[in-house]
Amino acid sequence: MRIDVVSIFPDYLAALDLSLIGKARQDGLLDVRVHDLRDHTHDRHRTVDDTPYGGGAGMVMKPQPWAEALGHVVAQGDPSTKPRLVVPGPGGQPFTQALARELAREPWLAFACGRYEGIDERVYEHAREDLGLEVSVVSLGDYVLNGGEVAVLAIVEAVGRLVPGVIGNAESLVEESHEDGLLEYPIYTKPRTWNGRDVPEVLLSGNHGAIAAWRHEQRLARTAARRPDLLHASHGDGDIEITAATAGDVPELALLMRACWVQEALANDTLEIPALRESLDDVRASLDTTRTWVARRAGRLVGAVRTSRHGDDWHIGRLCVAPDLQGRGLGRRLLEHAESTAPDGIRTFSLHTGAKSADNLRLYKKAGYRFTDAVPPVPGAVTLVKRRR
Ligand code: JD8
Repeated sequence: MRIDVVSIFPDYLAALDLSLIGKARQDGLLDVRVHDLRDHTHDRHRTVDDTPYGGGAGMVMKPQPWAEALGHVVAQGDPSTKPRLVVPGPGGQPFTQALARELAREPWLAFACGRYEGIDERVYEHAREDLGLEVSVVSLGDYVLNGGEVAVLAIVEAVGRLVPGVIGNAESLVEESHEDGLLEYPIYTKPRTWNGRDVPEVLLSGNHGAIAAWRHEQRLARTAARRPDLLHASHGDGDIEITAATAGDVPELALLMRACWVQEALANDTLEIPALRESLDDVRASLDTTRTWVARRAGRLVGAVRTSRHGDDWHIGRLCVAPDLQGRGLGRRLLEHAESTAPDGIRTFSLHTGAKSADNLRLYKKAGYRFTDAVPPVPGAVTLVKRRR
């Protein structure tokens, strides 16, 4: 990824020479270039600001130096590629992990660091209309800084660490706060007793299923205590509601299942998947023999899960999330809902998935499920179980 930053305080960005981002630059994973806006002025005082039209306090950044600086940056790339321009501002769209993931998919980002009262509004129009750039105004948070540099430092770090190869063990990205809508679990290292305080026993047990389950509960408890808004967070326009499925849901449900299991068929390179072969009538009939829940957002069916009892085992299946909403925690929510509806007497939860369904396996392992050597329903599938706590 290439990153260009324009600022009147280029030394402010020296922190990007350090640590993970600095190493990623040395390794050629990130190509970060910092430009001094004053290099694009032509008067003796290298002027970049002037008084605001309409009066008022402070100064405004002049358009011409910005036009030349951005033109200079864009001209450095080959004509077919243009950077996505990110301009920090207190009135911008909130910077989130979801936006960080989005920006991390871009090959080229440019950042414009404003100062004073901000940048002349015509620079944004010029960048969009004349330079043809996608321009995003982004805010770090609901407080006031003196300029954009601090925001750019935070955004470049949050985005840069998501670029493949920048973080050595990509696995560690998975369980982070805000990655799946939950805060992190508490962490400990040696000594096992410090200052009269012990490390929680479960972490010394070697029982990975119990450790995963304990960590999951800690994440839920912390999120509920510190960020209850995250637990109820809507993932876009409108809350997602989980309700018991009815016959009226069947057409949409069958459609969603087909879409999701085509994904599974591609991931596992097989069409021998029962869920993929369920017809409309099969789905309708399943409502009579199992308990199915559907998730709707703004009226659209975006997820579902099916549960059935087998002795003291609560089998969870047909867990699916609309492709455009995957990776945002809805699958975890549906799984928790399915577990929470288990009747008395249930001692274990079980489920099947494809041996090559990496995202599903990651979700289930994180929720405390473990592989069993039970014979899977079809070749290429695996069975996972979790003891009910
Ligand atoms: C860019 C100039 C200062 C802002 C008059 C103070 C981001 N979360 C955030 N808070 N503040 C900024 C931010 C502040 C900036 C600039 C970003 C450029 N200022 C101005 C308006 C009020 N002064 C930010 N991201």
